This record gives sequence, C-alpha cells and structure tokens, in this order.
Amino acid sequence: MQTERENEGDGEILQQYIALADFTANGGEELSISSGDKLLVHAKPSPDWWWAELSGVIGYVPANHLRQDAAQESEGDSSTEEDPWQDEEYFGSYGTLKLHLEMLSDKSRTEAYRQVILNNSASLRNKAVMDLGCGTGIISLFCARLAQPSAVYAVEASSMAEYTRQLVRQNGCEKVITVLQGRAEEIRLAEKVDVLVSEWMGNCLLFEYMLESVLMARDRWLREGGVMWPSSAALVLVPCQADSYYTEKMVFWESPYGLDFTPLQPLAQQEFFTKPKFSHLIELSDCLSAPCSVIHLDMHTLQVKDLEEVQGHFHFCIERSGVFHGFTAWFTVSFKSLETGSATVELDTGPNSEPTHWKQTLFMLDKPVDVSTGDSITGSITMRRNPIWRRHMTITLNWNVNSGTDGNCQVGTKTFPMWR
Ligand code: J7C
Repeated sequence: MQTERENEGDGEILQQYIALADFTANGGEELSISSGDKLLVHAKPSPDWWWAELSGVIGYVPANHLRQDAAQESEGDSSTEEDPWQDEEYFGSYGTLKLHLEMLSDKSRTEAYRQVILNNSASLRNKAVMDLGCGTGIISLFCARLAQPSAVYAVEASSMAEYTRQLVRQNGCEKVITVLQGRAEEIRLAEKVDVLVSEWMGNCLLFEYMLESVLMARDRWLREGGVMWPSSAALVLVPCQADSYYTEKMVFWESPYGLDFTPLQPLAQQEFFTKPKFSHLIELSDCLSAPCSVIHLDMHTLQVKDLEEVQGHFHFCIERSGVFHGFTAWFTVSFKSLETGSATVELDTGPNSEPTHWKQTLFMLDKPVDVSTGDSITGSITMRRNPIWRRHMTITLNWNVNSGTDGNCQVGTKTFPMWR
C-alpha cells in the first residue's frame, strides 16, 4: 500500500533520481514507477530499497531501477560521476592474485582450455592466436608449449600484464607470445588472427559482459573463416528445491527461541530473495526435473546489440514431487575442432560435473509452490542488460505451474537484479 506523504522534508536532503525501468509495487509499502519518472529519494535505509516520492506519493522502490538525475549530478561533485563500465574497479580487481588464483585453481575450467589446445595442436601449427583477457597468461602458455603457433597475442588490460610478461619469459615462450597491456578494444595487432580464444564467462554466463569485448575483437581481428574458442555457449536452467536455504533465511523467523518473528518475513524476502544467490551448489536430488538448455549463443554470429536482451523458453516435466523453491542456472561452453568443425571439448558448470569456481546461481521465488510428478512448468527467461551499468543485468523469469492431475495453473513472474 502506498502511504501519503506525511511531512515536508524535516531537514532531510532530498535527491532527485530518474527511473530506469518500470517497477510494479508488490504490496507492502512499495511504490510503482515507470521508466523516465522523476523521483525524490528521501532515505536509503538499505543498499537495495530506497524510500522515494513520486507525485506526492511515497514508498519503497528498488535502488537498481534508479539513476541519479544528470542535471543534479553535474551541479555537484564531479567525483560522483561513475564510469558505466566501472573499469577502475573491474580491472583493479584483476590486478591482484585473488581472482587469478581462483580461476587457475579451477581444474575443470583450466583443463578444458588445455585439452582444446592439446586436441588441436597439429592444426594450430603456424596459426596466429589472440588470447583475450589472458590474465596470468595460462592459455597463451598452453598454446606455446603444446603447439607451434606462429604468434600468440596475449591481451590483458589489468596491471597483471606486467607479471604475465615475466611469466612468459620465465617459461621460455617470449619468442612466440607477445603480451599486450590494454583494453582489447584499443590494442593494435600486426596481423589478423586465425583463432580468438578467451575465457570471458561470468555468473549466469553473461554477467560482467566481457563478451562484448570479445565480439568487438572478433569483428576487428579475426580473419575470415577464423575460429572462436569457445565456439558456442548455452545457459541451462532447472526448477529446484532449496529447502535448507529457505529454512535458514525464511522459516527461521517462525519461532526463534519460541517467539513469533514472522513480521520480519517480508523483510527477509526482500533482503535474501531479491537478488539471485551466486555460489550455490545444487544437489542432483534438488533438481525437480531434467535441466533444459534455454539460451544458445553462437560466438561466430552473435552481435553486440543482441546482448541487450537475450530470451529463452522452457518446458519442464516434474519428475519428483517436492517443493518448487526456485530456479537454478548454470552454463556450458563448447569448443570446436579446427580440423573438423565439430565439438571437441565441452566445459559444463552444472551439477553433473565437478564444481567449478562459478558454481551455480539460485533464483528464489517469493512463495514456494508444491509440485507433483507429472506437473509441468513452462515459461521464459529474459536477460536484460542494464542500460546504464553495462556490466550488470536483470533476469526476468515467467513461469506457469500446470498440474498434471486437475488442470490447475499457477502463474508467477519475478525480476532479479544482477547486480544493479
Ligand atoms: N581487454 C583486456 N582484458 C580484459 C578485458 C578487455 N576488454 N576484459 C576483461 N579482461 C581481462 C581481465 O582483466 C581479467 O584478467 C580477465 O580478462 C577476466 C576474466 N573474467 C572472466 N569472467 N572470465
């Protein structure tokens, strides 16, 4: 329910914001807004939900649907103007070892790339390769050690590149590998390449949108008929139970120490279930049906503009009775052989394979739904890139739970910000 404005200011500093996207109030004290609306933000009680006013009506709105009004911003401190790519923070985080250690320690990930190079070592002879976002240079080093390419261009924007150069020398590969420090969009090569290899995948495949840099480099530097590694990618989804997570975050409030804390449950829902849960490891026994690959991307034909909105549809047949708490997502990527063009290696980050550092991503429904064997769940997933914060997106899930016995149908929809 929306509440009328009660007092004028009271010494608050009101900030003007513009709605980036429509939002429909979900009961409580939320406020419905439409893209382009000008709002006054009264308070920011949590990073996700702000207390804002629109045309005299006040309520909670999701912070990720708002951007600061540019007119107001330019009047203020210029240091508040942020880079939509957040490159300083992004490349800053890749300038330390923490993330590189995590990626290199991920055996499934790193071995997949090593295997592709090994399987194609004969065909890589005398070929030019670009390794985009090479990090510590592991893929470039595999190329130089396991095959005889004519050149490997190892491109890395973060300050790690300085160390990568040392690692290349240390391992005696400096004749083959050239380390180029800079954004792939800005570097210049002496020649076009035969193979563009990159490990660009983020959570739910697209998060970070490093893929845009890869597609731009492809259009500029991959020769006609050249090969992309990975060559294709897919997002996989499954309806699932998440009993222990639901109990830990929601059921908990029913009777802690014998007291009734259920008035906190709407808050718990907003705080714990608004955003997806990264780093979830789903048990096979929590999958309510066979997983379904809902989105397919071909790295040779995909265009940057296609990334703005990516949509897929699903139809799941429930194979075991249980509680439908949400959806779990992961991705697979596949590498084609330079020789035959057919898939030679697949990296699968799902529950049927060894866990990777991406783990899986859990999307919790607001209300669990009981399901039985024979029911079906149909619907769609839409990944919308944030128009302002280019590394972020929202994921909208629409679903219908159709009972296999009485023909009943329950409809639901939920939009999850990732991260803004
Ligand atoms: N140009 C060069 N290096 C990049 C770019 C770019 N446009 N984008 C990402 N990187 C590097 C980044 O510094 C890090 O070492 C690696 O690529 C990111 C890997 N992240 C991932 N999710 N696979």
